[in-house]
Amino acid sequence: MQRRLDDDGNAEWLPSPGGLVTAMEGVTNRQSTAWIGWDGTADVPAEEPSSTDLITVVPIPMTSTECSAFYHGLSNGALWPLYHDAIRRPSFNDEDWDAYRTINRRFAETAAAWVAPGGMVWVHDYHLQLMPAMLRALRRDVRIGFFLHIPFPPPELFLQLPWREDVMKGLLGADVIGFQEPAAASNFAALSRRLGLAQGDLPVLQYGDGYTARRLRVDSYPASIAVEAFEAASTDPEVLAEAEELRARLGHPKKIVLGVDRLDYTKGIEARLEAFRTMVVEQSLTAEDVTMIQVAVPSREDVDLYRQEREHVERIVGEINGQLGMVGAPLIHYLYRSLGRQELLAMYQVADVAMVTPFRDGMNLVAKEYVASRRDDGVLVLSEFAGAARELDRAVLVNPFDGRALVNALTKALAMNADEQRDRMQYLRRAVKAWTASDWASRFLDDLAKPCDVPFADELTLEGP
Ligand code: ADQ
Repeated sequence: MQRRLDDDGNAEWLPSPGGLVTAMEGVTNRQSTAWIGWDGTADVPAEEPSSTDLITVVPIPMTSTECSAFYHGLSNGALWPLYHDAIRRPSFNDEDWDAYRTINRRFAETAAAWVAPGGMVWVHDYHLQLMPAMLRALRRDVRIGFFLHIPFPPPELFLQLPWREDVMKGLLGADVIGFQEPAAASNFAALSRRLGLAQGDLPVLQYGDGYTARRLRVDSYPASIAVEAFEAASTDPEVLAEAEELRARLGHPKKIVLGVDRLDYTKGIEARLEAFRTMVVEQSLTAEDVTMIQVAVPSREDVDLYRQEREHVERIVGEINGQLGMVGAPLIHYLYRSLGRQELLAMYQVADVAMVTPFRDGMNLVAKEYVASRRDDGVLVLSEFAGAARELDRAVLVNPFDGRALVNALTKALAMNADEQRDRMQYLRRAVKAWTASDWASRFLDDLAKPCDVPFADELTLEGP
């Protein structure tokens, strides 16, 4: 959520812009909705809820000590790296865990106070994995859904977590648990069985025995984007004018390569820059031939690993421009800031190649946004380890851990002829249009609305349940 002051200087709270908010619009105008969230600031006095036309926004306060332990510590120092294949070593700390429990309880109590009798609560992401069971203990009448935006790791990794049973029991408090990919749902089911917590086969598990036994749905619901909004950009005169201006400012290079990411060590920015450097050297290219724009959105700047990542990325950018650029013509244009929507759309328009090469990513919406913004050309180079690779399987798929493969993929993308670009892009656009953000939200909420004791549609046979 973000805090804004109105004309009279009073604070009002609004959900931060993004795919989730767009996806939820179709839901929030169907029924009265409360959005319970934290805006990322600490030590701010508790604010009153505020209402917009669609929703009531309920801010959750946090002290700086809680923020540091709950958000930087447990959520981003332990769970984030662990769930991303432990590509950085997770750090486990009991005090952080205590804060994680405290904040999850705060969210659960607030939700319990706001949800209507028999209503639904949709809990989002790895910060709030204990909340489903906590909320269930307070409000047995409500339906609880949980969606994880990031990968769910295989059992061998998850079992490293000192509080593994607590987290699993927290999640199993939900009626529907959604993941980005089928593999994540399988990992979760395998863990539930291995820890003796639940039985059954996907998509329905049974949790508990006898009287307390309960059935829950565990399934995949790939996150998506508001496709129409990105499609419209390719014919929007203002976006096209901004794209033209951008191309001119870059000096009209023959090819433009784009990377857009939160600055995060999971996104593979350094490896991508190295591949770009190698490709330029091998082919003796100049900034007139090819230019790269790398946008890095500031993220989790209070966490050491993120500060280090920023230093590494900026050092490589400096080295490449220092070695290979010319005065007035750097090879890499690097921005460390958030972009306005129109600026981002203009970048998607000028990019001949978009490189989306995370080491691990739950989905990656940038890949879908690029495709939705294009018409008949442009090449997407996409990591095999991004959830989006399942749907976008005619991108140039690449293993980002293999430096040579990255160079080859970039070289192939830059050399791809117009026919192949068109064939691939048309296929990718069909894939993105087939599953939008509102499909994602509707399917999840439709499943959540189904009563517990009725078999799910895919369990029914001709003979009945
Ligand atoms: P993120 O890791 O944040 O999300 P991603 O899916 O790429 O990653 O979404 C980033 C969003 O931020 C995109 O909508 C993009 O347009 C926007 N963005 C990126 N750079 C920007 C910039 N410089 N300025 C403004 N906006 C920018 C987590 C998971 C992902 C999963 C999403 C959604 O890690 O795997 O896809 O949630 O479920």
